[in-house]
Order: sequence, then C-alpha cells, then structure tokens
Amino acid sequence: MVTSRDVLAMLDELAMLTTLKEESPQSFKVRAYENAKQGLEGESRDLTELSATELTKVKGVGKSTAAKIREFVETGSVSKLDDLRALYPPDVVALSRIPGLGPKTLKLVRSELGVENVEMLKEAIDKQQLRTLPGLGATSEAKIAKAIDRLGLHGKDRRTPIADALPLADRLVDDFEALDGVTQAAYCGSLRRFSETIGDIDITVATTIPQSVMEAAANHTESADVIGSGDTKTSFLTASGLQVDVRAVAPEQFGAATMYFTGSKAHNIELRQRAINQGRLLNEYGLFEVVEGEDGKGALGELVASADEPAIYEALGMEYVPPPLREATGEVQAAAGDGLPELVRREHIRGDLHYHTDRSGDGRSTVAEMVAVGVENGYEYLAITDHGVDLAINGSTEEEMIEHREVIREIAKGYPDLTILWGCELNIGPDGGLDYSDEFRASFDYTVASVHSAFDRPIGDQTARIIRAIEDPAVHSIGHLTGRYIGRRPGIELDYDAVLDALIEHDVALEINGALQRLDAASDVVRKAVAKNVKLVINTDSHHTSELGRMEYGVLTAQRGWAPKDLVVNTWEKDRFLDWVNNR
Ligand code: DGT
Ligand code: CA
Ligand code: CA
Ligand code: ZN
Repeated sequence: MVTSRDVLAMLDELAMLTTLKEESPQSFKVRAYENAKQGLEGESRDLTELSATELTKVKGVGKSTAAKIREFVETGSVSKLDDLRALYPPDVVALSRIPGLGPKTLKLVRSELGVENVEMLKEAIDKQQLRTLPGLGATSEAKIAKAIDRLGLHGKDRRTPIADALPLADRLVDDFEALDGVTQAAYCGSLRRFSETIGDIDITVATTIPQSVMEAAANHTESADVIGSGDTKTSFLTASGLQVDVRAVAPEQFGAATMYFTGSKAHNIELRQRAINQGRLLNEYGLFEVVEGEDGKGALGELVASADEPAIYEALGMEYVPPPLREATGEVQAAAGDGLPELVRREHIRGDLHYHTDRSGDGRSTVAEMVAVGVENGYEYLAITDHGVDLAINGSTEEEMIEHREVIREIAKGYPDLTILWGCELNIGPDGGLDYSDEFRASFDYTVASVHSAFDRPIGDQTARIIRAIEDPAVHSIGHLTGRYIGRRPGIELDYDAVLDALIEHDVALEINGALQRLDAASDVVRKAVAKNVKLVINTDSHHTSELGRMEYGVLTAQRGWAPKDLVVNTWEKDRFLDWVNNR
C-alpha cells in the first residue's frame, strides 16, 4: 500500500539518484523531479488517488513524472528507479555523500580506481591514488580523507543521519498502525531518544495478531532484503542499507516494551538496578514483584505495571523521564530525587525567530503565507529573517530590505495580536565580518547571524570569527552554530567554552536550529550552554510553510541538552521577550 508520503519519498530518491547519473543537480531531469515534489507537497488531496491527468495539472508535475507516480501507486515500484538503484547501490550512494566527492569525481573513482565503497576509498587514499585522477590533487585528497574521518563514515559502525531515518520511521509507524489487530505502534531506540545519527530503526507494534505484523514488515515497500524473521521480530534492510527491527508485542505490555527498546541500554541498566533494590524485576514485559519460590530462589510475583511508561516510572518511585534524557547522564538520579528541571516543551514556544520568505533566493513561500501559518501555530511573535546581501544570489540589498519592511508592516496591520519583527539572517564572513553598514545592520528589529561558508579553517580562526560576530551590537542571536549537515558536512571546529562565554558577556542567544539535517547547536553543546546559563532560542529556519513542524525537532534537541524552559527566550511572554530584544 503506497501512501502520499511514499510518493514524495520516491521522488526524492529519483532526484538524488538522477543527480548522480546526470552528474549535476542542475540537470533538467533532476529539476523535474524536484519541481514535481515541491508542487505535490502543497496538495491536500491523497496523491495516490489522482489520475495521470490530474497529476499533470499540479504545478511542476510533467507527464513523465505523473506516469512514474501512477506506476508506483499501481505496482509498488518504478522500473526507472529500480534501474538507478542497480547502478548506484547503497554503498555508492554513501560515497556520493562525502564532501568533496561530487558526481563527476565519484564516476572517476569508480571507473579509474574500481572504488565501490568507503573502505575501498580509504584504501585508495592511503595509496595516494586519488591525487593521480584528472581534476584532483593532494589537497582534495587530504580534504576527502579528513571528511571521512570526521563524519565517521568508515567501519562497521556507519550510522544514518536522523534526517534520513525519521521520515522513514514515521511512515512505517503509520503503516503498522493501519493494520487489523494493531492498537498502537511507535519507533523506539536511538531515534526516539533523538540521537543525531541512528544505527538501526526499532519499531514496536502492539497487536493481537503478531503474524500479520510480521508479514507486513517482510513485504513492506521499504524492505529490500529480509535479514531475520521470527514469531515476534522481523528485521529488514532498506534500499539504502538501513536496518529496521520490527517487534510485535501484546497491547498490555506496550509500555514496558517501548521503555525497554527505547533504551538507552545504560539507562535501562540503572532502572533495572533500581527495581532490584526494591525487590522487583523490570524487563521488556513489565515491572514485577519478586517472591520466594518453592525452591527457595526468587520467582516472579504479581505484575506491578506494564501497559504504559508513566505508570512504570511512577511505580519505580520516579518522575517520568522524557526519551531524549534517557542516556544515563544523571537523569535517573534526578528523577528519583530532587526532580528533573522544568524542560522546555513544544507548547511553551510563543514565536519563531528564524523565518525566511521568498525575499530570500532559497525561500519558497510569501510573507503572507509564512505569517498565516505562524498564526495557525499560535505564535505571538515572529522574526522574518531573510538573508543579508553577502549571501550572493540568496541575499537582498539595503533597498530590497527596506521595501520588504514595508510589505511586512502592511501585512502586520492584519494581525493586531501578532508582533512581526523585521529581521535579517546576517552572514558571518570568513573573518567574522557581517553584511551592510553598521548603521543599516543596527536598524533591523532583530537579527540572527550564521556561517554559510569557509568551513575548513583552523579552530582558533573559527572561534575568533564567531566571537567577532557575537560582539557586533546588531546581533541578537547566533544561528546554526557550526554550519554542519549531519553525516554530510562537518561543521566548523570551535572552542565552545570561549564561544559560550562571549555569548554570556554580550547577552546574545544561541540558536537551536530544528532543521533535521542541522540540529545545530548540537545537544551536547546545548548542555554546556545550559551549565553556563547562556540564553537559547529554538527556531525552524523555515524556507517554506511546510517546514514549521521542525519546531518539534528543535525542542527535542533542546531537551536532550537539558534546556530548561526559562533559558529559552522564545518561551517568554511577549513583553519580556521584546524587552530583551530592544534593551539588551
Ligand atoms: P543505535 O541503534 O545504535 O542507534 O542505538 P539503540 O539505542 O537504538 O540500540 P539498539 O538498536 O541496539 O537497541 C535498542 C534498545 O534496546 C536499546 O537502546 C536498549 C535495548 N537493548 C538492546 N540490547 C540490550 C541489552 O543487552 N540490555 C539492555 N538492558 N537493553 C538492551
Ligand atoms: Ca536502534
Ligand atoms: Ca535495533
Ligand atoms: Zn536561515
């Protein structure tokens, strides 16, 4: 059964593989899939129910793409996509994601050196073979070697970025929930704890008919290869090589099972010890009393709790521990003792302060559209932060920004309860310089400053660069601190202590960017910032109305960093927030 979301994922994969084949993301074939996906994302109708003719009426969808969508809906596969998958198996796709290894270079290393995976590429680098290829040299060879190391791409423990795993897991959960006999389904493991990379996806399904869950798992459209199947567990690999473990459990044991399979293993061990100290046993089936058996040894007694997680934590004499905290870094002790801090939650958020419109070259929705969805999300304030002029094609000149301000002020008149700040995403240059003149920069209501280039400099230079931006009086916040793309592009290296101290000194907030490929600042940096009382701001960095859901991801990252509500400036009541913006 193909869903609308499967269709969009299929177009994404077609665009990605066609980029490799055509050796350019600008190829018209790639653009055709991307445009189709953009058009279809705006559709409220079920995409699987549209005829080829109806599909071609959607903006951006051509005849040949429409035919592929119908083929996918009717047969569950697309022959063009199967051909591409054969040409570019998962190991090769993984190679293509290494920074510095574009489609042209990828073709060369395959044809000239016979390299088909990251291990072989490492070997070729060790033998200094890359530098012998046309267009490459010792410098690019060293850059690729460094990227492989810093991204942890080689070895058995290759991990998948959360941006690739989460949408897939969401689709799988929906599909299992739709089966007869299923009462609930959830992804667990590192994904539920919101780790930024995922070893494998763990799905727990509560059902009265385990066989049908096992069959659905083995035959799922995402399953390329079933690697294990039993009565209650099926494991398969997706086309990109990601493992999925699907477990069927009894509905009354769902809480104990999700708790066990969410982990982390270290968190589970601490909980189990706590249970033992209470004369009980905790496992994936529930929390049980231990009684003296006939042979004098301990035996399982009465069930204490198993159906839902909060009841089990309560029975253990603890506060409920949200999944992002379950890493055995003090949460068990706190939840059983003085209590966890009041962590920020999605419903605390009152505004989004990194928000693009089609004023930015890479923005896709109008001011009116972006503001309307902000209001739907219940926001009380927004900062429209289109790119500053230094970001070349994506940026805007002073004149354009002033015109834009008029557009924003006009739209604001329609929303008396909403405060819309005329802002800017300033670009932090290689040496820390920012866009525009000092006066013009200072005239914005609000700014976020972030890096978009020069990722490879030494740590000392990068630290000085960010601190210079923090010192600028026009800067309210630092956006996506390192500029990383998880698993794709390492961010800049920084001396975090020095950067966090500068944020405190200048009363500048640190952004937690909710874009799944970024999640930047990372949760471990957030935890350091929390320890120093650095102000935080959680943003979506939306370039389209469909991206506002990222706020949830930013919040989960903040929770993983133990961020309390009160440090997050966009949880503050409007007056308090505006007072900070205007009077820092
Ligand atoms: P990953 O997949 O490497 O990103 O990390 P996890 O945490 O998802 O680990 P995974 O998939 O091996 O196992 C899922 C959860 O199952 C894990 O977080 C805790 C639980 N678990 C697995 N093996 C054990 C074990 O030997 N002892 C205990 N207490 N829990 C385990
Ligand atoms: Ca896992
Ligand atoms: Ca697993
Ligand atoms: Zn941005």
